[in-house]
Amino acid sequence: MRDRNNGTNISITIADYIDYLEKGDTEQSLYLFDFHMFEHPELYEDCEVPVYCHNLLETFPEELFNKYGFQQYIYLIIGRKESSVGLHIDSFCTQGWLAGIYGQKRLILIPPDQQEFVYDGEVDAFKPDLEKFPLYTNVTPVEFILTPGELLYIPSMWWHQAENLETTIALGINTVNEWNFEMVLHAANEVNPIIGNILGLLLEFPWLGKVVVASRLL
Ligand SMILES: O=C(O)CCC(=O)C(=O)O
Ligand SMILES: [Fe+2]
Repeated sequence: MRDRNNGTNISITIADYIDYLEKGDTEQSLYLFDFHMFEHPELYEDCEVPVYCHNLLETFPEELFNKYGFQQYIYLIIGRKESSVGLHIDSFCTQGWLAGIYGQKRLILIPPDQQEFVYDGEVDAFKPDLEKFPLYTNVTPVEFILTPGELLYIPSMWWHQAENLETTIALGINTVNEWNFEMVLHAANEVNPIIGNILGLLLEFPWLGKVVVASRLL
């Protein structure tokens, strides 16, 4: 759980969080953002990723996940009205899919060619302070209201910011496919040289070679 007031993560039970949502306590600003389905097999089994979210991670060998701590990035997001996430790009150049389950969420998306106007995500895209961030006037944002049953695609490297217009439940998925695979490897390499070293991985997990050849990744 992220505490938006002081930027820390705290751990509470879902039951306590639901109490918090119902109580409408305004002193705390908690946002459930890091509830990874992968760590909860009983829920993960219920997540059927739509075929158009084609995700190479799903085809990777299980030992690779176990040994190097790979995960499927499917996470539950629950927040109450006005909870929000600042302007950011999803990590490792992954692409994001955001499925609305309950409540409405407002999003602003900004393409990567306008990166130089977003001040590394410091600007609030919903209420830009143009005196402090004058270059933001050059941005042509794409706005979207996500409602239950809708699925929003957030392309790799697109800046985005979200705000819950009411209590909201959504499911986020971060994926890798033929298009961003190389970028993801480069990004991973900076954090973990083992994961970025595709040749080393291929030697260690020959099965991965089938995925690479079948997908014409390299
Ligand atoms: O729903 C949110 O608050 C943020 C969603 C997001 O940033 C994502 O799914 O990548
Ligand atoms: Fe995101």
